Amino acid sequence: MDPRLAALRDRFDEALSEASDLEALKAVESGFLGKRGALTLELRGVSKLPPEERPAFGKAANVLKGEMQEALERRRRELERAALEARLEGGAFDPTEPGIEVLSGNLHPITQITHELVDVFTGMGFSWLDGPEVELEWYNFDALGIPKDHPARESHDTFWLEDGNCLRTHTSPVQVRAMERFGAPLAVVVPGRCFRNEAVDASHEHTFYQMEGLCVDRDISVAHLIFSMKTCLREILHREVEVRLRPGYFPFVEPGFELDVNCPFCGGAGCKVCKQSGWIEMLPCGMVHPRVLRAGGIDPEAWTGFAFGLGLQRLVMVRYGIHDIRDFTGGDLRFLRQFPRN
Ligand code: FA5
Repeated sequence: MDPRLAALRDRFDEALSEASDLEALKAVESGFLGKRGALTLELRGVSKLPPEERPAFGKAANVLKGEMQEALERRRRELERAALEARLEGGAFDPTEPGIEVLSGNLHPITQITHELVDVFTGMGFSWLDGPEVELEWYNFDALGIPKDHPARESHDTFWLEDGNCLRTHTSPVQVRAMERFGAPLAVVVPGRCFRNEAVDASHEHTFYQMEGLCVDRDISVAHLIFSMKTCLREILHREVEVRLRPGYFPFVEPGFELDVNCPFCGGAGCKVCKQSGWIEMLPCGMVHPRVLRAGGIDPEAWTGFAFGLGLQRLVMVRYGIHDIRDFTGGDLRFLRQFPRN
């Protein structure tokens, strides 16, 4: 090795062995490898050497640089470990001290049930779809067979916007949007916020959550609807369920149903919650009306489908025996902390 480099290495080794803390180590590093460090200057001077000496000197200097970097790194780790051990021995760490309290929240029960429902339905081959909360009158009403003068509009107290659009009153408008976008066959669930300008009471909110379900395929029948609903409710309510269908009227399904589930509180024997009937009204549903399929560009002669509109607050209320829908948005932490799962 070039005598100048050998001398430099000796000086480096000595300085390194004397560096007893991280600060001293930093000084050694910059003294040899920094901008104006001893080895840096040697490397810069290579161009001034006679041409025949340059390659060997440059190579040796670079090898030395690598060795120095490695040695510095090794020493840094030693010093860090020693510093940590000294701190531990000095009693700075007391393992008997209580830990720092971790601040953790939990997902809102509506978000939790949404995730659970989407899990159940994606397991059955449905896709999760979103739709706009500000909706065109066409999708919210007309395409679903609810023109302006139709009495069904009256049950949807609508927030109209100045531009003629509205805040969607249900998630059903996404039915036609989904048909237009994907065509048949399709199976989607659409959880989301809905708005109705109605008086708030223990079971009605102006802002609430629904999950639309839509399945269009060849030869879809009421049996597919019942199977999907039973699977969904069994998974969500964590028990075997009985369901029954009563006739229900919605212009966008034919036939339309109100689906009831046997009361989770008395199992069907009759109690205060189910008003002694043994059944709890769960969700409206039905077979997609041919004119809705047509509005979505799907041939009703070739395809059939079922749809449902599940009120999410209602489902959580039935699951946990909650009596007042206003608790969901009341911001009372005592209520929210009862749903610790995420
Ligand atoms: C509808 O909104 C239909 N779009 C449902 C549907 C979809 C029928 C597909 C057939 C086929 P309805 O207005 O009944 O239907 O509302 C459905 C559910 O949303 C209700 O059962 C209820 O759980 C919930 N819901 C409706 N209005 C409110 C409200 N103001 N506050 C809280 N939940 C509500």
